[in-house]
Amino acid sequence: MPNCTDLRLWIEEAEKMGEVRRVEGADWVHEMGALTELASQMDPMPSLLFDKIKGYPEGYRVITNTLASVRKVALTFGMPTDLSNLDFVKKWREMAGSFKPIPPVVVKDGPVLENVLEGKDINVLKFPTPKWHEHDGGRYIGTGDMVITRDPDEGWVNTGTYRVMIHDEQSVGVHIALAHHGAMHIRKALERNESVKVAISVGHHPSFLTVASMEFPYGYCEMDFVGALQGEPIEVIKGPFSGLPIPAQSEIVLEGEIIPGSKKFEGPFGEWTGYYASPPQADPIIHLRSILHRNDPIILGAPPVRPPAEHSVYRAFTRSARIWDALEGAGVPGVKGVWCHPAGGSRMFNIVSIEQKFTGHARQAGLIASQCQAGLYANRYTIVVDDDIDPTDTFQVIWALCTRSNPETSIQLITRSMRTSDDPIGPADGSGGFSSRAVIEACKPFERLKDFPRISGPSPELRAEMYKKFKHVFES
Ligand SMILES: Cc1cc2nc3c(=O)[nH]c(=O)nc-3n(C[C@H](O)[C@H](O)[C@H](O)COP(=O)(O)O)c2cc1C
Ligand SMILES: [Mn+2]
Repeated sequence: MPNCTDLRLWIEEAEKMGEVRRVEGADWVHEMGALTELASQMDPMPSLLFDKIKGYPEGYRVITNTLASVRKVALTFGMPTDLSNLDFVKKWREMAGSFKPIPPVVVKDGPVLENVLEGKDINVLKFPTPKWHEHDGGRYIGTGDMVITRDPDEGWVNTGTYRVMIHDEQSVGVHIALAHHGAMHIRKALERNESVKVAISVGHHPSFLTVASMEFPYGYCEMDFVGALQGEPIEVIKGPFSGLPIPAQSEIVLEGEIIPGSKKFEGPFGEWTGYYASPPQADPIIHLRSILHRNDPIILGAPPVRPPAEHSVYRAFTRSARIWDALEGAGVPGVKGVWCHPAGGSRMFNIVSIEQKFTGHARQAGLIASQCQAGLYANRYTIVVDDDIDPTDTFQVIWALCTRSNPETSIQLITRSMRTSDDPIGPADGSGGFSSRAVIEACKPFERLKDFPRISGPSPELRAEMYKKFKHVFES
């Protein structure tokens, strides 16, 4: 079983695989962000481990791009490293589908308690937090983070990845979309004029980032999924201020409270779409009441840079699997593959391949994929293709779009759909409203399945024979 809790063990393994590059002497002002973005444009994307950061002690580190390649995602969860993208989605579905959540166990001590800062000693600027993009409104310490909150009525604990900006030594701001669970917890308490306790882990094993940024149902504790992944409960300590469960091996944890009525402008921030999409907004201030950190702590950085990006690599797998689950859960038969294309941040451009079984089947699959929980947020296009098309192969998908869709009849517009404030095409003031989206049937029309033109090119038998008989032609 993999260890899914200690970032340091993960780094050791990833270094052995040649997946990590060390960077010394970079400036937290723009350089670390720029290097991370440039590394994201390499194939495969390396992880960058920053040390000796300008103005900070040696050992105070930041790691980025931890989930930026199939091999690193496989390492994180103890999965095979040699699978195709579609097989990886299938494998993840199989694994995740068989899991029974394992709740954490509470322990008295752990590395995260090596340093406990309280009162006047609280200073979040002690860590080498990058200013990631040149036009960001501040330094974002929370990017690959998990924001831990408790439902004030029901008692369950949520962990979500939400961006966290430093205001000053003792306060930070958090920006959470209204529909996200952390926002619901906070809203419930503030509406009753009660303050809310929050714990934010900003450095941890990448498995926590994966689960904290996955759309689990309301009421599900994401940490239980990490327990399931490693086959045994994760260890948590009880936060000295918040009382919230905090992974004992976290690198850095900020504990604080949100007081009713206390807000401050947060943003702008270069976002996952590749734009500084929303203007600064008044968001809750988290007043820090304690900081816990390991000796020589490591921030887990996951800046949402323009795709190609880490966030769109690993989330292509997890989100494709979740949409596939939703389609089958809704009773859609014959689904052969789902792929959330990384260019759309693994949200905006999603492809479903089906074996068509009845009239309207393609439209059913497309509409459900574009509206189910995992596919709803920020989707723009959902393309439905036949099962002879590999949805992870962009060239094949575009070929199907060109040859099997008829714009007049194949495009279904959905108006008044959910809109997100980070949608670059929305109102300039980042205000609410609706979005439109399209489902495109790029499959053979159902009524023409029998007489649709035959595909040209060598048959599978002839193809196999040619590769065998004239092997030297294909050798590089
Ligand atoms: C790197 C990264 C940054 C994210 N930043 C935010 C954010 O600032 N605000 C937000 O609401 N969601 C953000 N998300 C998306 C949420 O983490 C995701 O939708 C998750 O499912 C939310 O958890 P919840 O369902 O428990 O609310 C981010 C995701 C990633 C991968
Ligand atoms: Mn949740």
